Amino acid sequence: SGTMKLSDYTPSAFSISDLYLEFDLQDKETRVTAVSQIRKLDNSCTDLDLDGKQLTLKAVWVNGIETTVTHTEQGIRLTDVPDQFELKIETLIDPVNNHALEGLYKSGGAFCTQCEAQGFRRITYFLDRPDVMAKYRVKLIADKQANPYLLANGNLIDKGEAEQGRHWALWEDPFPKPCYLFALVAGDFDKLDDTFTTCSGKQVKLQLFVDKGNVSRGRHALDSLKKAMAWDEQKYGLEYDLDIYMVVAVDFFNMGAMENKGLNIFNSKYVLADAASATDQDYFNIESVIAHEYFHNWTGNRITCRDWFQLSLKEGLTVFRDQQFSADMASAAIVRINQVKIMREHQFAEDSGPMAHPIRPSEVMEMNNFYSVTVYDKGAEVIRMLHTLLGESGFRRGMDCYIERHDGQAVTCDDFVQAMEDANQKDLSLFRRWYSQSGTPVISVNCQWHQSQQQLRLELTQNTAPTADQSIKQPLHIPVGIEIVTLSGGEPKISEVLSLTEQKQTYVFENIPSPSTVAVLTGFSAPAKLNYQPAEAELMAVILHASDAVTRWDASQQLISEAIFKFSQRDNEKELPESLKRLFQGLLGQAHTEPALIAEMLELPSFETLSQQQEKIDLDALLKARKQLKALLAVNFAEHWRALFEKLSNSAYSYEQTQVERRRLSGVCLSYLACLDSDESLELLQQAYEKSDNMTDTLAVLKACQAENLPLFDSLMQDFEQKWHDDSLVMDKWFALHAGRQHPQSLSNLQLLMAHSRYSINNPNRVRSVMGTFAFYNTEGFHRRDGSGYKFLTDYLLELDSVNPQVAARLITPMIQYAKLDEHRQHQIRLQLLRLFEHKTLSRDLYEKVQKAL
Ligand code: HT7
Ligand code: ZN
Repeated sequence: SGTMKLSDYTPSAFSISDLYLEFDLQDKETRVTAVSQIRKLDNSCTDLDLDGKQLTLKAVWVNGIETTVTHTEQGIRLTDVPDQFELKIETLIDPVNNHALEGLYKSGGAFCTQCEAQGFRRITYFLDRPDVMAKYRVKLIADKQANPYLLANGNLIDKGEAEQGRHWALWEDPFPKPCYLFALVAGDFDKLDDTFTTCSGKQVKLQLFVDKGNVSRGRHALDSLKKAMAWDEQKYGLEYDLDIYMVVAVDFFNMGAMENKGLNIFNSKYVLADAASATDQDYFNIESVIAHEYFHNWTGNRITCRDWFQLSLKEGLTVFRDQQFSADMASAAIVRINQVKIMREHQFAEDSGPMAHPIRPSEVMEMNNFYSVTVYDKGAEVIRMLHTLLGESGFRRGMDCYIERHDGQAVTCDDFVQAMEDANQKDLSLFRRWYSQSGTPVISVNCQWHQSQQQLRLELTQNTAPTADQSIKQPLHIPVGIEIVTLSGGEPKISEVLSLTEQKQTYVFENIPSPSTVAVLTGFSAPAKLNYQPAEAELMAVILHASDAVTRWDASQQLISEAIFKFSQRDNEKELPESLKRLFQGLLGQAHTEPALIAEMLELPSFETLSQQQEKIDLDALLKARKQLKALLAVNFAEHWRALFEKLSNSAYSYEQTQVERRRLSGVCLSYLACLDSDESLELLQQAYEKSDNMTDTLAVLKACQAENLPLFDSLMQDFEQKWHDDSLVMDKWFALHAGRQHPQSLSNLQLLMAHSRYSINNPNRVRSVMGTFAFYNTEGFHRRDGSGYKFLTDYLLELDSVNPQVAARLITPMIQYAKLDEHRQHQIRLQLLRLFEHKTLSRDLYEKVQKAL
């Protein structure tokens, strides 16, 4: 079935020291000439196999002599090659008809590339693997009027005019790199210029390329880039290494952005922002993705991966670094809370589904399927645990050792851990298991305070359930953060990190004179679940008195979760539990002190988070219970929501922390106010919409109306569409709002959206905003009992798969994670998965997932 195994890794039998590439860019027929300097490393090897996909081969020369080759399943084979030679290959490719958006394609009017993970083989025949690193020289030739800018990696070393209105540019990248970091862009853009002076005094030219007319929306991205550059110098001593750093924004892109050396290519969604069109969350995401790609220059580019099983080497580490950066730029607690939510909603679901894999997978069919929340986000959690175990300065020593030892190399996750170990003389042999074991450990807690001995005894047990990919699990090295809190809120307060290394361990804390409880896994110190039911009074003590904000948030979410679960077991609950009355009373009272934190605490846990806390879910009961509780909280505190909302209005918009926090809380107030079925609250929503001078507040109104299915939603959405119909990024928000609406007519709504003049199956952002929102977040519509939601997605996937398999394979996620659902729904899903399975031309991307899910 074409599965690759980590254990089968062998070094390349050939190296390529230099590569000269020439592109004669034409819409449907681009001519690519590649000249490689090749040397044989393994003398027993006579043949050279090169990877290639969807290429038209014109000719091959070995040392200047034209040669015949054989075609293989993977590409081409050259037989009996010399020990050292120059290989010249000429191929033709068709960028305009490349809708998979891998290799060379056109986005709008511009040529651009995406080569990670294995897109370079769609450009020319090559050793498309990250441990083959070469120096690149790239010549681009294109029509001058349509493509005034010709960009590639490294430095521009020459340029000139050519015949028939064409021109050319020659670029050279002095740093050897794997081919997945190659990029070119040719097109017409508006450009923003800036400079950054590095710590050693070097002037770096910064250039941001955006679609015509978007200059004013590029400022935030450029400012973010400068912050990231300064931060990496200050935090890790890492300085930029080329004279120029370019970022290009394109509308057609499969993921967020790509860290190509010196020439990042971005989904325009992670570049463009202004107050009117972008939300606070968009501003935040831009800062974080810009930083992420910049940080890759060291963790990914200068030091890269030996093979794709090591993807977390660069992604886990770089996500951890961008999280640290975001925490330093904004509120550390809020950044952490949002990361914990991603883990609980998405990564835990992946770990308990058919695609479960360790952060360093050992088997892969389609590499694109492993750009996963596990490799990225759990990978970052594993780095965070190292940081916790080694401390800030120990971690820095380890990073310094890693960079000094491996600069310029393609290495493994184990090399990284070894550097951490050597720099700190710490034994991390047990810790390494996090790289090879999948699944989410569950930590069971037994905690007792003994008055007579003034002791608190804590017993921790760890257990990881078998996963789809691995039946046998072993104990892990888990840093378990704890905080001891007295029920009265008085001293002592004890915070520490316990090292849980065995299946079961007991800890005794002496000199605890008054009744106390303990918060466990504080700050989400490990990617684990807890099996721990403290009494209500204990949770309340933690919410009120714990010193750590994330711990307080977590306890409040647990209290609310338990109320929702209780509701879901009874019919028509009409009374708000006393504990929640007290909780909300208290939270609303302190809302002004920490608005963003309180907003997080006032929000109900998402349906996805709730699901992950249960073995099996009664979907209908859980949805209903969550709604009922929300309505009761809205009514019980109606006056509070109104009063608080009034107090939170801001002056003219700026993306600035105090304003952001106030808008966040004001959005939560609106979401409760929309639950009140009163003229007064409708009036308030309408006014809030009209008064808004920014996209954050506008979207808060629309979301609140959407969630409660208010008729007002339709009229506001019409107004919104009129205002924004020409703005592609804003229209994505409009499409998503419609697609997420839980409504009896969900499916006919979707059909209308896809018939809309602005809809296109070729644009991944648009597809995600409609089908992604539907499948991931329109729980009622997608999980309709009659299975029509599953059928709808499946019909669409069959169409999308032949256009863009990568995006199709991402969208299927909610349909393969079905084990917690009732038998009836599971059956409906399996019927649809079978339809996919039996489809003759299914992509490898979808095939791998469907086959595992069945
Ligand atoms: N390293 C980049 C991954 C990426 C990607 C992977 C597969 C297909 C398309 C892609 N676009 C970007 C992004 C990153 O993690 O920084
Ligand atoms: Zn990355």
